Amino acid sequence: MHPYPLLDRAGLIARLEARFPDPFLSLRDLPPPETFKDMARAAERIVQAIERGERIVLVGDYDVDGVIATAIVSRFFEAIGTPLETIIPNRFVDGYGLSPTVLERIDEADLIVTVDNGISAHEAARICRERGIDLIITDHHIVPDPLPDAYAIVDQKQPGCPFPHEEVCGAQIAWYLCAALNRRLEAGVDLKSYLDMVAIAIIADMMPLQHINRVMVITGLQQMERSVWPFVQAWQQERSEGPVKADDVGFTLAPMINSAGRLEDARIALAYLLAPTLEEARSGYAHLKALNDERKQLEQSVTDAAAAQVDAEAPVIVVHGEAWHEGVVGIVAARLARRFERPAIVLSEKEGICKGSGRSWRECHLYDLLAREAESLLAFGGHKAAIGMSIATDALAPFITRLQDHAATSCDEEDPVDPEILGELPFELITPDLLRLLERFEPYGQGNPRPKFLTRRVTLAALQTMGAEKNHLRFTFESGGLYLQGVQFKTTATYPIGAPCDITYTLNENHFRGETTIQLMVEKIEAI
Ligand SMILES: [Mn+2]
Repeated sequence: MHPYPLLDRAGLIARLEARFPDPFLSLRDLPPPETFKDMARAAERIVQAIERGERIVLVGDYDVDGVIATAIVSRFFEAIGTPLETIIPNRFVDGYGLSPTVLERIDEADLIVTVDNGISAHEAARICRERGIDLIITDHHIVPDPLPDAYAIVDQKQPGCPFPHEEVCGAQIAWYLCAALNRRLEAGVDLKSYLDMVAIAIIADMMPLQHINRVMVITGLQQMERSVWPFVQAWQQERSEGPVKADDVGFTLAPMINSAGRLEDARIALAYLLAPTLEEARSGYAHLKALNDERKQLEQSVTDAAAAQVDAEAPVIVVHGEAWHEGVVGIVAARLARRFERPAIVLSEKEGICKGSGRSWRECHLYDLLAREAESLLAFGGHKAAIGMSIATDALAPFITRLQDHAATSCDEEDPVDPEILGELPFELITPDLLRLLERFEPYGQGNPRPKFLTRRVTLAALQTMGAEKNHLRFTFESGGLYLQGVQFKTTATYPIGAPCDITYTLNENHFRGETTIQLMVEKIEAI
């Protein structure tokens, strides 16, 4: 294994501090709303519409960011007592974003406002113009050239926008829009209490937990402990003990909110977010939980079928199956990439066309890799870490062959450095004090990964299986006479007791029945 630095306390702090070139921000450092290009123009037009009683329609998106953005603006309009019609496109019926299909559903409107989508809605913008509807686009995605012809466009990525942070999500821009309206209307709405919603979207949309994102997430997570929203209260009742961490949102709440749009309709998630009472929020929660369980089952069956096809020698995994559920192929690709430690593309085949998603691994640039084969694809888009594509089934086999050739030369990494491993950690440093130290650099997630550690030559002293399906493992490790507990979830691996091994892991506090213990969340055990 690649050599990693041996850590002491000071070295560990230095390595964590190096992740943050700029000082930590506070809420007071948030740039004002008007820092966004066109924000003033957008807000003025919306205020005019509110004052004149015009008909305003909000168009959101079906992923977590888009549904949360819709909920934020809905809550604000509710607070100022102004009616607002909301539309979230259905993935299966409408496809993504503001489209001519979605516009057909809007009988009458004076003003349409998008959140978390719209920056590529040229055709819809043209139709709005024709129908005499003013269109305000708020989005955070990469802007096309030319831009759609809209009344106002707020997108931090557009040329000439002075907003200093490029990586913000749609819900943050929606929140900023509300802040601009709040000021103009002198409405006095407490927008800080909306930050728990914003935090969910920042985490779910994989925004780096740096600059304003960091302080908005910290504040939002704290806000969740005394949230004014019934949906958060309902979730809190179901959650285990301890403060809310970014991971809790990322691994439990966000997938639930997402499952509605993936399997049925995101309006189910919106209804949960906007539930007026705790009782309704609890029933919305139960509905989403059932959908998410169904999603997990689908995901598991597609993962099993996909994993059975994997060629362990190939530098890129490309698998396809008939009518695999489109709502889960992206998650399955991510799981395969992690399991086999290489990029993975998972395609669902229907009527002669394979359509699906890919997730990259480490430094391999998946988008560039596919771009070299762009002419054999029907559609393709994305970025370094994730792509979406479709291809005629007839063209698939030669495409895979060529892709493997490209990958073999450009993605091959012997003994790769894992950038998330901070270094080698001796067991004697794993104390409550170390856990407190790690807390100072929370929240961990995108752009600030939970620190991973490596300890060499530990002995696996004991091992037992847990869970109804016996697919979780509990370990006791020994090193230098010190014993520590570890766990590994969802695994079929077997390990020899008593053998020396190198382990990589993150650290976690386990809260159970009022007791707190340190446990190693084991990622890898390598026999020496
Ligand atoms: Mn988004």
